[in-house]
Amino acid sequence: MVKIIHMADSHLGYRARRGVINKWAIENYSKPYEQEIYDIFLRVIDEISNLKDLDFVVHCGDMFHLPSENSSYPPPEPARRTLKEGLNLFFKQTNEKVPFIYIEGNHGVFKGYDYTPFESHFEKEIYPNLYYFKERDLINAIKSNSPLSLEFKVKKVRFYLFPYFEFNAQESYANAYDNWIEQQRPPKNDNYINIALAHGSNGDNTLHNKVYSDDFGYDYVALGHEHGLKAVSKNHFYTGSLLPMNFKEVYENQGYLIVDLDDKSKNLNVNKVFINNLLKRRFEVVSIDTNPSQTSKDLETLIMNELTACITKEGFDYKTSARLKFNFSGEITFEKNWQINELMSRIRREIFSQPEKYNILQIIWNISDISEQLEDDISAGIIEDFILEKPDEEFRNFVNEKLTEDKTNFDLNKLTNFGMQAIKKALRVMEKQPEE
Ligand SMILES: [Mn+2]
Repeated sequence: MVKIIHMADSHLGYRARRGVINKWAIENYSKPYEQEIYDIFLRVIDEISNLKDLDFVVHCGDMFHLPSENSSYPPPEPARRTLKEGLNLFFKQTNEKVPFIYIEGNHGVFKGYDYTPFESHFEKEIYPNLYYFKERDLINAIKSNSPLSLEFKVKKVRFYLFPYFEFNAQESYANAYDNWIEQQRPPKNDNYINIALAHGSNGDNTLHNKVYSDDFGYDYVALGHEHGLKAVSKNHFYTGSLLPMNFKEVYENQGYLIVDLDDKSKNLNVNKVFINNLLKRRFEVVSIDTNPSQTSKDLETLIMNELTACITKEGFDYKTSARLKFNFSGEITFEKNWQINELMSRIRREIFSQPEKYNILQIIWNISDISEQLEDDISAGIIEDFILEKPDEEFRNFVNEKLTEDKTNFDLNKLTNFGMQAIKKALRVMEKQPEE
């Protein structure tokens, strides 16, 4: 039996930014939500390094949140210290016997540069059992038409490595990647366990179809990039991040996976460990229905009803303070729009000036006019909400209903897959817009 811990998307250094109270978790050091991610990261490292018979830890990218496409700042000092502390703890508690394998994602890398914060802002060399792979390693492998893999002969385990690379950005890259990918195909009837580690997603064309496919020959595919913990096929898994980053991710699970593979049968047993359960704060989207006849006072009462639930004797606490997003919907006139913005700005100012009373970290809001939705009922907002629940199941029911009316012989599962792919592609555009 081979036991592997699969983690990804830790995003150390992430800070909630928009509409947050100006408070520290640790004075002049770290911000509230940022600190919570550090605490949970160290807790997870402690937990996994005490696991019995652990063979490998794989981390599938985005260890650091920064730099990112929109920001060239390096990871903040507390993020670097947390990783250092985490790895020190891990290698100490495992007596340096367990390899920790990391591939870079799209976060925590300087776009366009060959070095990453792992090299410029962190001493990875001091860890003898840390294996590290970045985009440059992948490009070199493609150029020399050789595999990018890592073999452990005693344990008979082979890892195929796919750090984040936008191979679809240019046709010449796509062709080169297409040709090279055959180098990453595991041998047939091999007595090794073959595992792929990839940072990428089928939804935004950053995961190659062959890696995404069940037929390429991997016994397990450990994925990073999508922030929800989920299986995408019988042996393809995302672990998600440690905690939800934004209001879209609140409705997903996050955690890590304990993967057991039988060396003979290659049978897979995946144990999900949910970390988002540890979240002690209220983190939610609050819906408020509006109508033109509502007075400012009526509206304020509705909002304050939600906020009074956050009044505590102890006041602000970085571990439990709420992150709230108000969604105002209904018939929104210009006047109503102005009224809501004015009201919310004032309420937020007042709440944030009383941290001894309100335990609230973030208040943001969104206003959507019902008439826009009526005119265009496939507006992004609606699809997005639809996606959040159980997209595959709901979409399947929808297609089923349509096809039953239609009385033709379409393949329901195929159509569902096509539809899901189309929706995911459409959502790509929206996912690129950061929402916090
Ligand atoms: Mn990513």
